[in-house]
Amino acid sequence: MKTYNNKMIMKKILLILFSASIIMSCDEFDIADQGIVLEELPSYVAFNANGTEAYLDTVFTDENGGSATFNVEAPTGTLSDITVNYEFSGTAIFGTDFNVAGASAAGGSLVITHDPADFLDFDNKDLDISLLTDAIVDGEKTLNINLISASNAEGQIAVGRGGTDYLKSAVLVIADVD
Ligand SMILES: [Ca+2]
Ligand SMILES: [Ca+2]
Repeated sequence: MKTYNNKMIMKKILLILFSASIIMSCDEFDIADQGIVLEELPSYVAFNANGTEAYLDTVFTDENGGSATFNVEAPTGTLSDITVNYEFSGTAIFGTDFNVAGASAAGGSLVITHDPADFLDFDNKDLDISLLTDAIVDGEKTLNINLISASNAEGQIAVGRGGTDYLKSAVLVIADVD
């Protein structure tokens, strides 16, 4: 009797596993065919920080540091590419102390590319800063990078975590090596 019961249980388990394998093997269903229209959640862009931190830690490097990278993210995702505008301020001089490809002394922009195939990962983009050596005693320099505005095909996007002032700014301290 006990053996019989075990067989019944095993059959049920096999049936459940079989059903699950059918469901999992189904092609990804097309939400457009179901009449579902995608609408964007209120989105924002901000510097990517660990966990719930409201401010990015100041990054310390020196003129021989090679490069520094800050990541800008759109944590709630986006339906299209986001252009993010940023400004430079501080004592570090563009073209003398640092360089950013495609930017100018005032600042520049980066594009967070929307990847429709990648629903699970957050859309984000690295901002790479090249550090320049100058062979002169010029002291420590500070570079502030401030996110100013952002937009995608759907319209303007808030800047700062959750549209607040948090995580709008990054600070890079560049020590003199001469
Ligand atoms: Ca310098
Ligand atoms: Ca120097």
